Amino acid sequence: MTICQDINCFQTPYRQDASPYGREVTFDWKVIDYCDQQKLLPYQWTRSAKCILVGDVGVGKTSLLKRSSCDEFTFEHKDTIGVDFEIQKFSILGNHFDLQIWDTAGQERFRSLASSYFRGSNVALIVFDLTNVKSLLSTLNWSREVLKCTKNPIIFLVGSKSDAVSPAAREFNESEAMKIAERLKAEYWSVSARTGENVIALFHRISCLTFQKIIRERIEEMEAIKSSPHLTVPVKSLPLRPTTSIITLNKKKKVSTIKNCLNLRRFYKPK
Ligand SMILES: Nc1nc2c(ncn2[C@@H]2O[C@H](COP(=O)(O)OP(=O)(O)OP(=O)(O)O)[C@@H](O)[C@H]2O)c(=O)[nH]1
Ligand SMILES: [Mg+2]
Repeated sequence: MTICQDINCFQTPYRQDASPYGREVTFDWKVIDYCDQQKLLPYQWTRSAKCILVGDVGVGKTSLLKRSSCDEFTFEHKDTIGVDFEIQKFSILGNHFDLQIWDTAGQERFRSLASSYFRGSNVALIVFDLTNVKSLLSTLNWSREVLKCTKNPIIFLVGSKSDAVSPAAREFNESEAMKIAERLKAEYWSVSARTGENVIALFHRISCLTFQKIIRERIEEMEAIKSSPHLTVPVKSLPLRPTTSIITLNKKKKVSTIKNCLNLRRFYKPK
């Protein structure tokens, strides 16, 4: 059973000087107000966001996901075949939020298959291994691949296996990584799936930033509609409702929603 995690305080970045979103440390009062109103409704929408995990083979993408979702870790390396899928459930300011996480394979032979899952991502976690400088340099290519398929994603550069480097090496590698993070316009984090260091905080940070962005966009749309009553709601802005397949708009327009993929884990083929 998936556990729902409560978030009521905005998760701060790993380092404020290593983030283009460094100023995002609290929920806006407008977002808090909106969420309070939503809580009173008889039915609550579930907001959702798509997050992809990319990076070289063996950098620890799957381990990071397993640590965050079931608090498990193993030294065994089982290559991810193609892509794996998981949903993490949150209640943010009392509102439902699903983070759909796509764990892609780092192996060369799965590259084109994995990149077909990048489309429409809200968040990209570009992972490298703090003990392997080559994997840090590869993050530039990974970022290029991601940006070919997504528009304005929130990008995180994540250094994994922080437990496996000496403090001096960690300091040096982190400073190099932060320079690359700046080039990628990404927020930098160091984590360890083995010890659990910073893992939960990272996923909370991802959820807070994404949730706030989605709600802000919703508020802006509502304000635009209020100020010009003849405007219709753009279809893409409608939140996903888990069980419905048809939404009726103004009793005339019928819009098919994307089939919810809660049950699909592996090899989910986007249409
Ligand atoms: N010491 C240490 N080892 C780790 C950590 N995270 C992962 N590993 C090890 O690194 C190896 C690869 O981990 P995976 O999570 O399978 O790597 P991956 O990026 O998913 O690999 P692909 O799916 O093949 O692309 C495994 O042997 C893990 O035990 C960590 O935080 N610390
Ligand atoms: Mg993997």
